[in-house]
Amino acid sequence: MGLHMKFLYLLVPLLALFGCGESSQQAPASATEKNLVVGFSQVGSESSWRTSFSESVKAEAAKRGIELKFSDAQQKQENQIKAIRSFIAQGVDAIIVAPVVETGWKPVLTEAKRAGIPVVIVDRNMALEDDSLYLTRVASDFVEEGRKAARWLMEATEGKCDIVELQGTVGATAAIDRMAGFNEVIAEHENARIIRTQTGEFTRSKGKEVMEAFLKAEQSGKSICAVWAHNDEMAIGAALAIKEAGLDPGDDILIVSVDAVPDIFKAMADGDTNATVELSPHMGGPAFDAIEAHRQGKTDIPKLITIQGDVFTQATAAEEYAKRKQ
Ligand code: GZL
Repeated sequence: MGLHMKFLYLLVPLLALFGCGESSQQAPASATEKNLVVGFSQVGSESSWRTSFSESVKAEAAKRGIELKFSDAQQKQENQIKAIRSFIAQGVDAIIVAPVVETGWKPVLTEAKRAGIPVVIVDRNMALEDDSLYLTRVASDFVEEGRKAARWLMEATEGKCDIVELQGTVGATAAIDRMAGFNEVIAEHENARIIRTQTGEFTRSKGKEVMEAFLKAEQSGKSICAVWAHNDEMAIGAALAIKEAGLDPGDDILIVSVDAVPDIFKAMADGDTNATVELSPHMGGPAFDAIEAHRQGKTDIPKLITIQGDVFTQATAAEEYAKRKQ
């Protein structure tokens, strides 16, 4: 037996004993997930909901013994595309993408398909004609979130309200669909209308800035009945602007939003905002389940896995905040 063979006979058990330098992992939930390597292209960290979403996916991966390669795109699609190409070059087993906007994904998803790497879309959607470019999408029904917010506001105002709207990121499914659902419901009420609408980019600072402009344009807010904010961050920013204008947010001007992040429960408990529609950040589990089912050869994976959320108001805000605050 040549020297090199003796070396291999020695090397193999040593590698088995000490591994190949992989990151330390807890015991995997199943044999197929052992040493699974998944790339996750995340939008950014523009809101506390987004950071909760990222932390939830990372925790779920660790619990399952999955090696997660995480990329924060800082809300830039070009960064997401670069990250996906890097994941492909690294030969990951699967890719999860939370797309910042709906368009521009076909080329890079085609590259992933050619490489035989399944892609799971989470949260916002991609505008794709060819649904073979992705395994499944895990998301909330954003249109229904908009309907729930509008139904609450119509009930709170008996269908009579001049509303200012703080839109999310332009081109993002969450903004497009929440707007559609909200408008669908207020169209049923002849005395309800949106008098001003502009993007607050899903951030607290931009939401405050746009609300300041709305207040200046609308007799310092006297003609504004309510704020409809596509996420809680912008709602909290709007409440601050209303306070600085000498008005009482949550009373002089009602505020309804989406996400149900811990800070919005504090704001509602303080009487500064009125209602929020919950968006669960826990989408990692269903995404990893779909990847594992695909690896096991299952072919009945649905193209959409929907997560649900409730409406929360000031009535339960204090107890909910106590449960959710970090
Ligand atoms: C919606 C998600 C939105 C959140 C915002 O699912 O895309 O993006 O509502 C976040 O907080 O910025």
